[in-house]
Amino acid sequence: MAVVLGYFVKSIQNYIDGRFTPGKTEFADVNPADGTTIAQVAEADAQQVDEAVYAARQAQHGEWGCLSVRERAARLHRVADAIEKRFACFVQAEVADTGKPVSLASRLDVPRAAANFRVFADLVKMAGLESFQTETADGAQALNYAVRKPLGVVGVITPWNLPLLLLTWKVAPALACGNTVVVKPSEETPATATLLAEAIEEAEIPGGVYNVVHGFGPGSAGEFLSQHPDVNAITFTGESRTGAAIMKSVAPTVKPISFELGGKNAAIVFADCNFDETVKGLSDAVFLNTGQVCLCSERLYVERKIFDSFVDALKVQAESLHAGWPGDEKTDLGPLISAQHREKVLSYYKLAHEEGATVVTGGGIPTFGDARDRGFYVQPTIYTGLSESARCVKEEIFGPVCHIAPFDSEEEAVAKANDTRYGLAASIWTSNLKRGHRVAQQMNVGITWVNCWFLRDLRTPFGGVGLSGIGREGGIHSLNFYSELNNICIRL
Ligand code: NAD
Ligand code: 6OD
Repeated sequence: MAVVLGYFVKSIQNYIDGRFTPGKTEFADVNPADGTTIAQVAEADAQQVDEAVYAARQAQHGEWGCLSVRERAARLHRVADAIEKRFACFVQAEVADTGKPVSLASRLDVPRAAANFRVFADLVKMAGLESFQTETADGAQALNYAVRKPLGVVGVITPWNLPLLLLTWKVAPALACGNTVVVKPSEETPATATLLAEAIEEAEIPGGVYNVVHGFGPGSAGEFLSQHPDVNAITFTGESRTGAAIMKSVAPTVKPISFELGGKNAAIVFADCNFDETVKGLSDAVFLNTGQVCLCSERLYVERKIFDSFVDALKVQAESLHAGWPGDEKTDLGPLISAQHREKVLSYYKLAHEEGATVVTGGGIPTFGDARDRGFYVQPTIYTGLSESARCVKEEIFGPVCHIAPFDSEEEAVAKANDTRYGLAASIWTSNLKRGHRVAQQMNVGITWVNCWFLRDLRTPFGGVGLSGIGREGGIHSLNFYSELNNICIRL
């Protein structure tokens, strides 16, 4: 329980070659609910990132790289068991770092971390590969078949919004394919990646297979990792701009990248939808995790016939959300992640005003009269009346906020929803399933939900188009990204 204890004695260390390792410098891990420092975090310098990559390389060449797929899968199931055994610690660490409601961490983040390990453990055992019987020019036969090999050392760089969920979404398939990893969690949320090291140890995964380096992006651990010549691939989740910077730093060493980036996701609501379910579904899609989910809907297009009643109903929903202490079971809305992120979200609240928005609800900061006033809360906010070219309609805000606009025809709704440089997710709300299919297929995104949102099956492709990413992960797509396929051709 070293890290759990470490966490509560206010020190979070790097984890390199199976050992918790301090850094030469430290930075503060801040509780977003009240602005207090909850831990000091060891920052990895370039030499420590080097050591982590070296350890990962050695481990990949050692026992881990030689294990049968069945044995690897069994150990990944044991990681899931170890996460479940520490369920309360993971929830507590995630809540303290992110400020998200304990109810959300308990029903989404931590269960998904265990599920990520279980699903990819099972998938890798079942994944088949292609083979072809080929006729040669001289009438003989040849057999082509592919074998799956690990890439080697994978660099995993992740954000703060769903820290453990998104990290394990990449670590699990990478390990399932026989790779080793060096992870660089967000500087805002270092705890659960570090705690995961204990689960990895308990699962008897050898030292060096899972390494954690803490720090920032440019000039720090993130950049040291992404430009490291001995890292074989980079998988990244975060802002589109950061993705562009990482692309530059990996370019000289030409390695595979998988990017899950930002979004400015649209929802289209037709008048024939199930009204109450749609309002409830879109309340989640706008406000879950205080709007800090890349899949959140920031643009809602509602058929004019029900526009006014829909806006009124979503307003009632927004105003019923309970902003509270993250540890309180009744809390629906926690704070934003940091003072800096709150500045960004508030700058869009101000901009919306300047761009001529009508404020349906929110637009400011709540007051509590206690320590939460030093935290990073904002009000859930709904705007109407902006033009489609307004920056608030074009740019990702990543807060509990949406703009709602009316539409008169299906074509208009589709055109407006697709008028973005992002392309991560969309949702369509209608009781006409024929229309649901038709509209869904026109969405220029990686994932479209019909009459639901963020309903996940981990076997399905996940990713975005345009500024929202490169590549697909999930199911076989993850296995293919985290492995090299070697085709073998045998003349028979
Ligand atoms: P971010 O891009 O600021 O940071 C993500 C990670 O990258 C952090 O670990 C950070 O330290 C690191 N980093 C920053 N600059 C770097 C550099 N130059 N080189 C290497 N590493 C660097 O993102 P964030 O603010 O943590 O997360 C919010 C963003 O993530 C939003 O845009 C959101 O839409 C996006 N996101 C996307 C998905 C998805 O699946 N598409 C999921 C979650 C979040
Ligand atoms: O559910 C997932 O697998 C996933 N990658 C979700 C991303 C959420 C973005 O914040």
